[in-house]
Amino acid sequence: MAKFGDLGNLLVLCILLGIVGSSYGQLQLNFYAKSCPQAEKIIQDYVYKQIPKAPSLAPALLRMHFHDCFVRGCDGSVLLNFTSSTKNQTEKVAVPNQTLRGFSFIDGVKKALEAECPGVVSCADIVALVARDSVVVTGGPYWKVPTGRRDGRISNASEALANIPPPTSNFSSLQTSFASKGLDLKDLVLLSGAHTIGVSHCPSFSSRLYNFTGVWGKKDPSLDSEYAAILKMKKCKSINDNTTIVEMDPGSSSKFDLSYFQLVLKRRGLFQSDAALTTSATTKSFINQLVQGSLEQFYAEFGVAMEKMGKIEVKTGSAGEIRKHCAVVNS
Ligand code: HEM
Ligand SMILES: *[C@@H]1O[C@H](CO)[C@@H](O)[C@H](O)[C@H]1NC(C)=O
Ligand SMILES: *[C@@H]1O[C@H](CO)[C@@H](O)[C@H](O)[C@H]1NC(C)=O
Ligand SMILES: *[C@@H]1O[C@H](CO)[C@@H](O)[C@H](O)[C@H]1NC(C)=O
Ligand SMILES: *[C@@H]1O[C@H](CO)[C@@H](O)[C@H](O)[C@H]1NC(C)=O
Ligand SMILES: *[C@@H]1O[C@H](CO)[C@@H](O)[C@H](O)[C@H]1NC(C)=O
Ligand SMILES: *[C@@H]1O[C@H](CO)[C@@H](O)[C@H](O)[C@H]1NC(C)=O
Ligand SMILES: CC(=O)N[C@H]1CO[C@H](CO)[C@@H](O)[C@@H]1O
Repeated sequence: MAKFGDLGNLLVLCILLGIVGSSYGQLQLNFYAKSCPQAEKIIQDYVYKQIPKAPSLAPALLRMHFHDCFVRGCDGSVLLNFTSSTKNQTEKVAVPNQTLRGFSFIDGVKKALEAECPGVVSCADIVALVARDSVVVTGGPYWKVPTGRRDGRISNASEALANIPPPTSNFSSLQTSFASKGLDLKDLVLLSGAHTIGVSHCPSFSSRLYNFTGVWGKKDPSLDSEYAAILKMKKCKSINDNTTIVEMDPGSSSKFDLSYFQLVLKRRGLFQSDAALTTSATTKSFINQLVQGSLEQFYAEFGVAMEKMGKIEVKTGSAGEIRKHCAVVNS
């Protein structure tokens, strides 16, 4: 009898868990299989056609996904130009977003999707899928992107400023920032590995060259001196340079490889936040493991971390909306 009782309890528990699970709603692979079967193919075709013509957009679109997820969850709020509460003071306007690129690319994808199945595919899912496909088409890792995200109706510049970690972050602020999004130290290291592709502008790191801790003429001692000298001579020739772009992983900034981690160990990570990863024994040991491992291992682990990032505070079920235009909320 006790056996049946246990089974009964188990059954009740399963049903309860099922109800709880479905009322919160969950992302699922190929969420649009019935509502828009061609959705993922349309996105992939667009990316595979356009990115090879403008490969520098791939890192930009990967970074856009990160910025979207860290502010109000992965809900497309990074794309909004205007909302009735914040007017034009949306996330885009915030300092960390001033160097985001690829908004019209997203608009192009949305247009193609709206032509096939209007009002079905969310901008938040578009950002997540475009980030993955852009990385894949440039020869980088693949990861699974469960879908079903819905779009948010709020986008607030001061929230972006508060939630996107600045490049001057030390280890403990990075740890706190990532933990607040449900990401651990391993995720922090792996996701920072995205800096293996793409570029930065001088203001993101020039205080390390010219004005460290606000002392004019002081250089960040945690940055390799030779590298600092090269950056000053060839790249950011003055602290006011806000236009020159600098590869974060020089010479291999279009290859999704392990060299970012090798540079960080040589004290040649571009940002203080990159250097900070070597100031904790835990994260430093993750980096050592990565550089000693294979590219395949990095790709697999990076993919797991991306899938996790893509689930931060997502809106599902009947929350939010499916925007008609990614830059504005539905009226
Ligand atoms: C750990 C905290 C992080 C900090 C402090 C940080 C900071 C930055 C900064 C300052 C830039 C350069 C912006 C500019 O001056 O143009 C940048 C670029 C970039 N970041 Fe991060 N980032 C972080 C994490 C991430 C994550 C988690 C991802 C994605 C998974 C990511 C992907 C990228 C990419 C791909 C670029 C190059 C963008 C381009 O070429 O346009 N970053 N990041
Ligand atoms: C949104 O702003 C971008 C510039 O950030 C602009 O190119 C685009 O046309 C705007 N879209 C709408 C619908 O206002
Ligand atoms: C934007 O966010 C900040 C910080 O959370 C808050 O003080 C402010 O009221 C918000 N603005 C609007 C218009 O909601
Ligand atoms: C934001 O909107 C106000 C009016 O609502 C306008 O005066 C201002 O120029 C706009 N700023 C930007 C950056 O578009
Ligand atoms: C890290 O940075 C935060 C924010 O700037 C600061 O409050 C904290 O004291 C710093 N921690 C260390 C160990 O330097
Ligand atoms: C150096 O940093 C300090 C403190 O952040 C700042 O007040 C000062 O304006 C900076 N100097 C220059 C030349 O940017
Ligand atoms: C970049 O520098 C130029 C010239 O020094 C200045 O006019 C412009 O306002 C700066 N832009 C930003 C975003 O600081
Ligand atoms: C992409 C984008 O919207 N960038 C904006 C970031 O903020 C600056 C300053 O407010 C705007 O001029 C940019 O258009």
